[in-house]
Amino acid sequence: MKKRTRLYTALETVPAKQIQLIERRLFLRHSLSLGALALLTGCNVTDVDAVHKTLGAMSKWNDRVQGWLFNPNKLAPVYPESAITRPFPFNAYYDEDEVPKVNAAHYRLMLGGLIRDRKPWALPRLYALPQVSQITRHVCVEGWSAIGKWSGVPFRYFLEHVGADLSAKYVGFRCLDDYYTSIDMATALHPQTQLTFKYADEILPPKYGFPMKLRIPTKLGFKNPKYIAEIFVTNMYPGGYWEDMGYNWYSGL
Ligand SMILES: Nc1nc2c(c(=O)[nH]1)N[C@H]1C(S)=C(S)[C@@H](COP(=O)(O)O)O[C@H]1N2
Ligand SMILES: [Mo]
Repeated sequence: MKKRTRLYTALETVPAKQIQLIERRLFLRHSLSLGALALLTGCNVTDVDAVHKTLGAMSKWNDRVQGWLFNPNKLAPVYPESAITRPFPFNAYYDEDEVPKVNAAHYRLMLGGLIRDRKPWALPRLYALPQVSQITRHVCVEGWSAIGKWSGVPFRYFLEHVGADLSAKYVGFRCLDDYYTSIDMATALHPQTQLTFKYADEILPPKYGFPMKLRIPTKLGFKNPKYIAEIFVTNMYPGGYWEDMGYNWYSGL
């Protein structure tokens, strides 16, 4: 399997360009340009290690600011059926012919960490939960976006149902491929964050994450785990597949 070790982004150029882009984003989104620049003046931009350390620190700071600015009631835009992108793109860190093939009868969703009822869930029990649909835009950091229709249970409902500690900091996801990611609790509880079982009114096909994905229209695509094997609640930073390679952890839209 040819695993990818990086997402291809606009930040893949020279460090100076990265700084410019990140600075621009901070400026546009959060008006933090002076603070960000001040952080950078401490290091020589030809010293790659120092630049990376500084960018890492900026990214952590950026996570915190995005968290503070996140409005838990602000909804992502929704679209009519006519706006749906066909065909909807597939993406993963491997090719489409290598997607996990999951046996529905044997599948169990595992729960861990700060959750009262950690009994594993078989699919029929998950499918019996109350479901809603959304038509929203998925934005990938690689420079494409697409509108799709996803159905499933509001994630907040699920977390309350299993007695998750909603005052914990993080919800982490382990997937059936080697993927993993994690999100902040405020985003987990957002009304449009959905534990998704269907794409376009049909059970999720393998390429879109069967048996289950988390749909988060307020975050970049790589924060939307497919093929979820385990959900855990924790106060210890769980990181993620791309996040641990330096992609901004919060990655809000
Ligand atoms: N388990 C798993 N989830 C994943 C990925 C992955 O490689 N493995 N890729 C992420 C990325 S980068 C994107 S853009 C979306 C793509 O979802 P789609 O195939 O439904 O378009 O899945 C995200 N979730
Ligand atoms: Mo992505």
